[in-house]
Amino acid sequence: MGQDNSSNSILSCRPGKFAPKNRHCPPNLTTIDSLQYGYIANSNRLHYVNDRTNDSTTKLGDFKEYTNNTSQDYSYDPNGNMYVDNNKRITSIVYNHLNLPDSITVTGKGSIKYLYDASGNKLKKITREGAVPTPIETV
Ligand SMILES: [Ca+2]
Ligand SMILES: [Ca+2]
Repeated sequence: MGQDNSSNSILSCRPGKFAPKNRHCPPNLTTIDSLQYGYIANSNRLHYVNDRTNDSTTKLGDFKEYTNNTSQDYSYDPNGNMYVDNNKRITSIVYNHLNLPDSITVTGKGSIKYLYDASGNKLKKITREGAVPTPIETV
């Protein structure tokens, strides 16, 4: 598995405006995302996303990396399903026989379990947050 030599970049500014690609923010705005995308060679699968203006403590809802670099962030199973996302601290996504997510584990947050009917319609989402013993069930 190699890394494509080409990468795409997206730059976004706050508050509420987006700067054109490869342009700097106006003086009254701050760059919150300067994203560089790397792809697995000869595929459309993401290998990494790097935020060149990363703030790992941001609460703005912008993109952030816990480890700011261009190393591999995403892993895929043989069916092409992503099962690791290091930028979101997703350590595991398990898929069922319909290739639908069965369970998701997020470091420091908890886990999500999905239940489906035989046709793959989602019946229930069960969320377990951190040390909270009682799961939260939603439809
Ligand atoms: Ca950011
Ligand atoms: Ca990254």
